[in-house]
Amino acid sequence: MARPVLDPQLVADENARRAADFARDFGELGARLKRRGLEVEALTQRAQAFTVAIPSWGVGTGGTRFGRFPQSGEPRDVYEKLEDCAVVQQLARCTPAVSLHVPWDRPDDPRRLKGAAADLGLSFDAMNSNTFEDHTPGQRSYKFGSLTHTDRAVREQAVAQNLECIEIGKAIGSTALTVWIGDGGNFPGQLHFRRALDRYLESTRAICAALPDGWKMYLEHKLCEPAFYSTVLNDWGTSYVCAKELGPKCLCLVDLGHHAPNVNIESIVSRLIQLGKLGGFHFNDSKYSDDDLDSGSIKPFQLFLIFHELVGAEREKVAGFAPAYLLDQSHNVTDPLESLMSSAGEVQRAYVKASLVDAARLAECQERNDALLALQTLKDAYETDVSPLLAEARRRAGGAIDPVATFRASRYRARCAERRPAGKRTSGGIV
Ligand code: PSV
Ligand code: MN
Repeated sequence: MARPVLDPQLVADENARRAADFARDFGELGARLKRRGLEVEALTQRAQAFTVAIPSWGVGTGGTRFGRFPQSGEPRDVYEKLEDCAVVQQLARCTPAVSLHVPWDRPDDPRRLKGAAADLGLSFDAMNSNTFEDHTPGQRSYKFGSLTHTDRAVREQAVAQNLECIEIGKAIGSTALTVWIGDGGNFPGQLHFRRALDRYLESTRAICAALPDGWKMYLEHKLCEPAFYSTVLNDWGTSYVCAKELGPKCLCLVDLGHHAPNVNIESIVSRLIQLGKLGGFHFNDSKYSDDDLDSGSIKPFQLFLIFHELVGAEREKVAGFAPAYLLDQSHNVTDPLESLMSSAGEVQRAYVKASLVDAARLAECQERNDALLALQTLKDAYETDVSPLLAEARRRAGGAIDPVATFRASRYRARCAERRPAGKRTSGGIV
């Protein structure tokens, strides 16, 4: 039984205040769906079964290279991060797992950490290795790369850091490692493209060889940043070629912010599904670049179209299809816990809406080349407001009908500010 961080009575009281309006809205949605041949009960159960993991680095206030504006009551170590994640899960009820970033979250005692998470009803998602910063005085610098550095000793150090992530992951019950590197060049000529990719393969091969049975390794590509001229793993095609080369344990991870503007991400997703190499997602939203904004805040239709591909693969039982879902956002101006709760809800919303698509009608439209009706078929699903259904999924699991309002009513942040005095910030986030 998970130890609740917030008083369950408060959640029950807040839900009771909304019960009458909510019951009416849920009933009306059920009737509307029924007229379209859809069962609200089955869809609510689908929503309940959906989960997206929380990044440990998402519970602290993020920032940009121009600064960071921390708020009071921020978590100071990995245990307080877990406590915050448990609040998100208690209210949103679709975020039971946490993804750690090492060394930001390097635990002193992994078994104790696992126990602390279990006490809060949480488990651990993929491990993330950070070889894009220098952490330890005296270590070899990653200024000019890590897994692809020209100096073998730096590459070996970066490989060893990934192996440490695997060891920690084994101790806390994780079964995946996500590898994102900041390696690349800021100037034309700085990097020998082919040699750098060869070195990437050599290093990732060594990491892959250390993966225990049942583990996966996710390769995360990114167009640019912090290298602003070229990156070594720049796009999904390169990622696919590497994942294929490295073997069945190795898959591609799609971070929605890691592509050129206007790239059709849903078609990339469909390609990776078809090629059997879609490993998972880092969800966030963006207007211009890797903005790391809240999921669904800028391009909710794109998120829906991505889930249309995912739900289609699920429906068609594509072999080996089991993508991992994680939020990866930087909360610079909002309370991170509010952003995480609402973002998880937006991802879940896209999943449920994609489940409403009349797949048979869409297939017919495609066969007849009826472009207009095909779009309308998607829009019928996209424009259905499933909010009451999502709220019901949360309520049934003991969560909040309105997570953000309930969070505010709990005064959790103010109470954290009292017992977590601002001091030295112990571990990083996206800054
Ligand atoms: C890089 O932009 C990234 O998306 C990677 O997933 C990192 O692990 C994460 O953000 C945090 O910096
Ligand atoms: Mn990411």
